[in-house]
Amino acid sequence: AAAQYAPAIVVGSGYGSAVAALRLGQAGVRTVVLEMGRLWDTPGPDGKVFPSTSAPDHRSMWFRTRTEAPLAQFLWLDVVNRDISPYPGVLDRVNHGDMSVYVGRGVGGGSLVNGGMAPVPRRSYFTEVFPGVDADEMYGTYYPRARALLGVNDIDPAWFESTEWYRFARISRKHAHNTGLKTVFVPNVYDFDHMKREAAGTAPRSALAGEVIYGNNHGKKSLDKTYLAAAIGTGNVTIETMQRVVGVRPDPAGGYVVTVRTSDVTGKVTHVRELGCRQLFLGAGSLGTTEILLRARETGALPALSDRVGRGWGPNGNVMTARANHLWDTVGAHQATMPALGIDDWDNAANPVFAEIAPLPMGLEHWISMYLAITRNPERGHFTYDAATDSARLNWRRDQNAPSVNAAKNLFDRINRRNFTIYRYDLFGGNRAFADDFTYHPLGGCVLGDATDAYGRAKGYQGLYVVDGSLVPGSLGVNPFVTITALAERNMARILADPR
Ligand code: FAE
Repeated sequence: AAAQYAPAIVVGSGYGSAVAALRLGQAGVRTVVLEMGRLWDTPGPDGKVFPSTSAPDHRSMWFRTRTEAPLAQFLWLDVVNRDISPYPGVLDRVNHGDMSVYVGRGVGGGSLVNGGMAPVPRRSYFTEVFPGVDADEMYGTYYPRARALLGVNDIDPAWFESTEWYRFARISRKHAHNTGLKTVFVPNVYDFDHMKREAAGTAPRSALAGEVIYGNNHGKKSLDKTYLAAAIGTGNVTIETMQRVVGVRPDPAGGYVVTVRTSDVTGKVTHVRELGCRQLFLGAGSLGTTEILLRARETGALPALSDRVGRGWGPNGNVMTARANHLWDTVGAHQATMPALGIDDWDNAANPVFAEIAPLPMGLEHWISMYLAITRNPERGHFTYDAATDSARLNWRRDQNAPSVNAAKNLFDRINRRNFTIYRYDLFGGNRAFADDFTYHPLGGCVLGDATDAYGRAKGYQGLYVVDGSLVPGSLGVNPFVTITALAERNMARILADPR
């Protein structure tokens, strides 16, 4: 047994973890949340919690000497990235050869750095992805519950039509409509009323000041302000930061013992300890949770884990691309960072694409239309445990992106042809029109009903649960956090009723 004990331990503090922590706390279970990143609540010398996007400093990225923003270049110049000093910054880019994965680090996980887009997948596609999940229950109970607690809200259409801050989206919409394509508003967890006040000059600017991937200083309902605040409010939940869980073993007396490394802001490990629990909830994200379980299985700590742990990974078919507009189609020097509109061609059976119209806020007119395309890609990657580095390596080959790039190309070729426009090749490095070497949406690794039972209970063990994006089998068709949250709500309801 370990010296320290908590009835429940939750690893990580992203969406899945936040739901687990709240529901455990409400059920009266004393719970410790262990998060490897820091708590983002203290202003730095500039008076702000998060750094600005145009001049990122040490707070921007997780232990880097230079930022690694998704846009490598502009006009082929390396103007986007900056030298920084190593620090537990809020955004990490985990490089796995042909595929890099962006993740958030800190209390709130991905909610600290993401675009806040909160769509719900097509019910028909959800049913395909999760044949074993009762869709009536999800769409009737758990999606509405997740949306309410996350603070999902819709943009005021009249304001959208009139404000300079969404001119970029209206231009892209015009070109999509010219092509006969449908567009839809995308709900968000950024408070659109706050954004309106930013535009009116009555609230401090965040989405209208270029802030997003290195954190929003205002306006965004990240998890620390929603689920995690409510979890703390139950009086049963504590969150410990700069705590990285590296090992799990069964406690012979029942439950689990986790090995936890405490680090300081220089990255130095200052303390290693063991912490025991009766129930262990893994919410370290697709990469984090899969690594913890794969390591435990391969080192023999939890040998009975399913051989499906590490399988079924995908990047949600993410591809970014950009188009150059005609001189008369200005996108505006002023662009809100929260996307609000998407091109919805998911019902195109031959070539389904949901393409978000993404901003590129550079403070000057650049005539660029940016997109994050979510495509349907049947390819899956898998993780292998590398004993030499004691880490999980993602196996994903570049050619596995081909279905995604082809789908995006098919859509944007049509848009370009109809509007007499062309791609931009100077933004992603390597003279490419399509950025397919990174994802914002890592999904899978411990797939629901495969590596776990139908509710996220790890196969082979009692009291060991997966609650995060690793449950989603590689593809969802829309941005994932509402689904991750809703699934966690569903699974936690069952687990608390039947912990088995
Ligand atoms: P996640 O939120 O990644 O949380 C995992 C947490 O665990 C993190 O805080 C880690 O630091 C922590 N952790 C990892 N390993 C350990 C360990 N060993 N010990 C202790 N702690 C650990 O997991 N999704 C949308 O739906 N809409 C968007 O607009 C959107 N935009 C995005 C933009 C960016 C730049 C990024 C990076 C992501 C975006 N996403 C978006 C994806 C979304 O944030 C992601 O799917 C969720 O955050 C995943 O939730 P999880 O609970 O799986």
